[in-house]
Amino acid sequence: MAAIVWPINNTTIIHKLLPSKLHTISYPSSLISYTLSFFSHLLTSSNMVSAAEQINSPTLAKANEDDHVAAPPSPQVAVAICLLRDKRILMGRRLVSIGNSKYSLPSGHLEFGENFEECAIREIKEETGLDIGKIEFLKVTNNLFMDQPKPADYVVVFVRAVLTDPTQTPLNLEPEKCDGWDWYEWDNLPQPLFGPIKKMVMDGFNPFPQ
Ligand code: IPR
Repeated sequence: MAAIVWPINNTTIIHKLLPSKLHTISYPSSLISYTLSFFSHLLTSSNMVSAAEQINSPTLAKANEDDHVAAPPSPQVAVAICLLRDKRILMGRRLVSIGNSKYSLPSGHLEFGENFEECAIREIKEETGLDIGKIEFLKVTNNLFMDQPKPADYVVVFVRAVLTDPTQTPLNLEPEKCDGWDWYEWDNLPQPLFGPIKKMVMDGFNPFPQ
């Protein structure tokens, strides 16, 4: 028996050329392709081993394991603040797992519904007790931390700001996360620098108004 397969829209028309007459049947295309792929899968991937053998197969078990590898963590958003005073910028040495012992800007995770400015004001207040104003967007970078126990991907939004009252002094309000804050000149920054700010420096970026 010969057959002509004729896909039209979502329907596959099969004309079976029977010896006596032309026999026409319509099937949904999805059913046809599912059936074809089912049989092709049986023939190619299992090499015709029985279902019972497949269940005990270490290869199949490994393939199933690979199919269920945990999805990578989602990127997170952080705001980093270039707090400028005269010709200097505020930095502190990190004491947390990502960037431990490296010098970094005050920064923190963007919270749900927060805009970048609100996040900058909140994070600076939480970490240093300082009040800031004149917050301006500078740049956004994507930062991968692959050498961590858990790899992380941070989109960091850099802003600059100034003190609302220039006589304020920074307090170390999260001593478990930072070993203290100080002001540094841009062309004499403390070392080693934390990745995101290091990348900015190496790209020749300057947060001070030109
Ligand atoms: P928190 O929100 O804990 O203050 O964050 P952070 O200071 O560890 O900064 C997170 C962003 C970094 C990893 C780019």
